[in-house]
Amino acid sequence: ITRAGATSADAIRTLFSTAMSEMYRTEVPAYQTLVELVEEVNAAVLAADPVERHRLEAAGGLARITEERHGAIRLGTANELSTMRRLFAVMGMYPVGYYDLSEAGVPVHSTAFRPVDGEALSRNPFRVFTSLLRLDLIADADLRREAEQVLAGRNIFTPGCLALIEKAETEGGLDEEDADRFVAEALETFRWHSRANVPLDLYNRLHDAHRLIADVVSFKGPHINHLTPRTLDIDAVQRMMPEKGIAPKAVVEGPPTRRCPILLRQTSFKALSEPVDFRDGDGGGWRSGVHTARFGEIEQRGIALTPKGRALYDTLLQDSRRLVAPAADGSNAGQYMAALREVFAPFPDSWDEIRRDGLGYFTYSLTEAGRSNPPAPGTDLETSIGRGLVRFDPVVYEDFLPVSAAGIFQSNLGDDAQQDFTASPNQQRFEADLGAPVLNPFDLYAEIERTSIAACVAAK
Ligand code: OOG
Ligand code: NI
Repeated sequence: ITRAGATSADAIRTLFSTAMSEMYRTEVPAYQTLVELVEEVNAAVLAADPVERHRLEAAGGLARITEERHGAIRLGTANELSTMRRLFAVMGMYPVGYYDLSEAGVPVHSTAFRPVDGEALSRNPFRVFTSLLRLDLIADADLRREAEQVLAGRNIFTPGCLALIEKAETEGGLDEEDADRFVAEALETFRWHSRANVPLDLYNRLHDAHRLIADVVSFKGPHINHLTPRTLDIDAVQRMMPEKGIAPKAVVEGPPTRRCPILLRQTSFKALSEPVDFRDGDGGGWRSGVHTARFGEIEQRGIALTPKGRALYDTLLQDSRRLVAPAADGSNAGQYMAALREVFAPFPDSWDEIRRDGLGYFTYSLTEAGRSNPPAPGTDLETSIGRGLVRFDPVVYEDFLPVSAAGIFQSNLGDDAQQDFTASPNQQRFEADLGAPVLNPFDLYAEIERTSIAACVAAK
């Protein structure tokens, strides 16, 4: 339901991701360095591989290859989460998936706000991994109450932003001028604040309970904590980070390097210690300290797996981590990557096999021959493929991976921050706080596949 004259949600999302990118590069110079490295590596890959260059060009232009594909924030209250849902909806981003990070020692649960239909994804897939702090996992009841009080007293959205969210909801969109204002107002929520919202003493107690609690509770807003451009060779960027003076996390998360990439591989540089001013008692003065939260990440995506493919991935990942658990200091990174490669050998590495075994999602389309000589109605899909009338292409994975996300969290919480919580997923509670159910990613991929098949069969 888009009003005439309205700026499309996709266009607002692009305005937003571009503005976020500019803001973050200025705020975090090491991130700018990472982006330059990614540009360098991507250019080298494309120069060495004209076929890939051609394919990417055909798939929507090379200019945007290095653009940011996601970012992340951490919220403190149900009200913040549900308002954030409405904010992202203005940009055509909806909550997909539920991630329980308690299992990995991080007291949050999360979803990803992202575009859902194929066309919106191809215009701009920008997503925001959004976590909600779980104070219920904090043992110290007094500290929990103090944290709740601080959170209850803050308002992370500007009045202008709230008004424009409402306007977009009631009028079914925003015109160009309002869209620009909306992006500028929304940006305020994601900005860094070098002045903390709490005294140093409270910060320290929150930090001792868990660094993440301090990160969420101590500031005026949920600063964007990283952005993530796309790289065409994640292993090369990982290798080259130290040459550029940035410290990579120990290992690349996700599946090993493969001919046919599956799911998502990601790595980051370690979060930076940044100067912060804390309130000095009640006197109105300030005391200087530091806070470590912000980093830069890169990602490389592959095919979306079916539940069967995903189960195989999860099993192999678990097997490989039982063999070699990656050490935070990177001392066994080589052994870890070798074990990963070896354990993943049984996962088929050709598109034909992945499809035949029902491990991944594909889109189907008529070939040149298929368009000039469409398959007769009722022709079996496999027969049409065999005759060269229909082709298939992998559907890109658009979501996140809990074990990988935990690895990204951990490497940015300091190597000594390992902490245990009892695994306690609570999707119902999350959805109640969100004010809506999260969408099931498998349903979305299956729908994209189904629609493409229907279009092939219906073509005359
Ligand atoms: C989010 C970490 C997870 C990813 O790409 O898996 C994440 C955070 O640190 O807030 O962004
Ligand atoms: Ni990330």
